[in-house]
Amino acid sequence: MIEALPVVPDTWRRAGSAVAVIGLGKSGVAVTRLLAREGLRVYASDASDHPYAGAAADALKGVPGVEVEYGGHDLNKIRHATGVVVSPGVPPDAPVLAAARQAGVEIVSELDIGFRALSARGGSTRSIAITGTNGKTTTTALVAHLLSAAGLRATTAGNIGRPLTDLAMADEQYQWLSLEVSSFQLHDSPNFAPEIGIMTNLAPDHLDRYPSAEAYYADKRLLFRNASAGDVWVLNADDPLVLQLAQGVTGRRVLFSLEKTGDAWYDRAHSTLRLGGEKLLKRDELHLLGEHNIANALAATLAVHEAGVPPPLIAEGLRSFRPLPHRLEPVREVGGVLWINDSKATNIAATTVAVLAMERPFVLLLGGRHKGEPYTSLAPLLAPRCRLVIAYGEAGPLVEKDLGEKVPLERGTTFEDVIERARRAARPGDAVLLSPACSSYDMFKNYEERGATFRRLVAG
Ligand code: UMA
Repeated sequence: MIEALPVVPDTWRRAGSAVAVIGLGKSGVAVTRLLAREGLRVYASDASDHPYAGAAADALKGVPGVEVEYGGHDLNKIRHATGVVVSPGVPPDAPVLAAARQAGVEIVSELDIGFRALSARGGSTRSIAITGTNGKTTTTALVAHLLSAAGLRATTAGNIGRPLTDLAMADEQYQWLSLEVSSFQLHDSPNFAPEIGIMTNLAPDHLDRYPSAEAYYADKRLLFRNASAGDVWVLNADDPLVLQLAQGVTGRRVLFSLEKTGDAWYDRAHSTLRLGGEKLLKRDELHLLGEHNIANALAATLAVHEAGVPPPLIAEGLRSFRPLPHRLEPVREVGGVLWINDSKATNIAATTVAVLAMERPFVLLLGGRHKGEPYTSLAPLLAPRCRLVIAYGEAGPLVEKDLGEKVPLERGTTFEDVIERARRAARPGDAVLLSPACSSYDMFKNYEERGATFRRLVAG
């Protein structure tokens, strides 16, 4: 049960002053609406003059008490704000946040405001929060699917796509929320307190934003910041970093493993997923590619079991779940070539997982905006089955430098050119895998647009 909290601290309601919202993506727009509905004045701004910031500004025009600006932040207004609500995509060292900090203005995340708003409206909604480097989105969707399949009222929110403030504003009642929380969202969230938390795995990521992997892990650890005795932590027993991060945390821990027996585990000898001693289902009844997805299924199993779902209903839900778009999603098989959209893979760890899941020879489309990690660790994994790497985007030269002498590699130019090259290189029985290990921002608005473009070009 969420303890009742006011939506914003009373000090944020100072007459004549506004709350500043930084960023006009989905999070900024949703939290601006929520604060306005609370009767607060809001100054919402975005540094970018990109058309989508303009569209967001248009969407907020006319909302009472809201002033919108894009193409820059008015630092004077931000210094005089009663509080700042920050979108997850704004780095903590952004000058606009430095200005707020210097002026002593409190900064909180959109997630924190969403959590407070849910608590303020009362009711008995409980939360399962999912974090980790990879597998979060699939696990989040699986958790909600398993709960719903068992007849509970459940939905997803957070990093998976719907800002929590949007959900908090809607006239919808849920028993359980399955919340994907990124390290960015955990950063300024002092009140966030889920009843059940899952940590899928940890590997270096977002090194373009964090000074070190340790700094990134420190934000991940904030999942446990308000841990209390009744909480349950679902942890990956095969990942020493996860176990280390959760060491000494208050609450009960349950473990999943692909390698050994655990609270939920993969019985490799019998290709069976098990909950303790109980058989859940056979590997091939789970319609998800790759071993990492067995781990995701085990993590979701433990969380919903803790939420009261009995094992036969969990098994039934696992059987009926289908892959999400952009995550090892088989898009089309044409001329014996299977085209797989894994646009969500924006780091080396995610691409590693995808490569390990390939059961056929494959052409790999690798590139986009570089995020800081070298590509060299992929070379030994690619050598046995990868027919060709097509390196493209801003990261193209770096990918070529790291892999060019170790695996067959070509450079692509436009995304259309990349697809054309893949079409020429793939032979019947192969796969073409878009698993870029980079962010999409050099060519696309986001990874969804990249994946949708892949799908469209593959269909054409
Ligand atoms: N900006 C400023 N000032 C600055 C810096 C940035 O105004 O100094 C602006 C940018 O121009 C941008 C905005 O701030 O317009 C930031 O928006 P955002 O990136 O937070 O966009 P949202 O649409 O609110 O999306 C966010 C999450 N985005 C990120 O974390 C980068 C979405 O996760 C999430 O689905 C959504 O909230 C709803 O909760 C996306 C993501 O890529 C999928 N997440 C990362 C990941 O999964 O690896 C963490």
